[in-house]
Amino acid sequence: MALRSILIHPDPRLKKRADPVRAIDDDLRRLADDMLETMYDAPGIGLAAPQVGSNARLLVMDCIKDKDAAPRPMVLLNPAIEWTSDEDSTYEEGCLSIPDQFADVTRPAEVDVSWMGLDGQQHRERFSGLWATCVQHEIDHLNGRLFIDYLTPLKRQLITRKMVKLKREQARETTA
Ligand code: K1U
Ligand code: ZN
Repeated sequence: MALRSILIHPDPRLKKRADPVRAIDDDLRRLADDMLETMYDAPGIGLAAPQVGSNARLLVMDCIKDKDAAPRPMVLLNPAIEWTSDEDSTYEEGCLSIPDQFADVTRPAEVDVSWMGLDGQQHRERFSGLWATCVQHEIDHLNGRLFIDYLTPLKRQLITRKMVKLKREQARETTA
């Protein structure tokens, strides 16, 4: 397993719709393993393949926050939202591709998601609470959408400017 670099917004690779996974091979299994390691290391509760520069419709997540509870690493291939609740929920979201920026986003409180596992089997599950927020945030990544796209153009622009500055500073540090 290896850590992968996480792309920082703005990056055209974060705005592209990811392509369906057609075959489960060693490269895909390695990508999923590396993404889980990268997510836990960040630390984060989710990560989508475009964030590490892959255009596969693959996401990983583990929303167990309690250190004493058993982890639940999940790998979802070709996830699809099959049902959304009428009830909404608002959560202050963050994003590993938009470090240190947080904003309230309102989404359906519960969702039914279907996906293929790394074993090739189809799954379907109802998610609620943080799991529902996270899986929707990650599926958005697979569709080229970021949480800042839910904000006003002014707020989005402010955050984007901060990220451009951050990337400029990071580039300066690596060449110094
Ligand atoms: O997709 C990502 O960028 C990961 C992101 C997922 C997410 C966060 C909040 C709401 C919805 C989706 C993160 O994991 S940001 C980091 C974070 O939320 C966190 C980090 C450590 C402990 C708990 C949460
Ligand atoms: Zn994100």
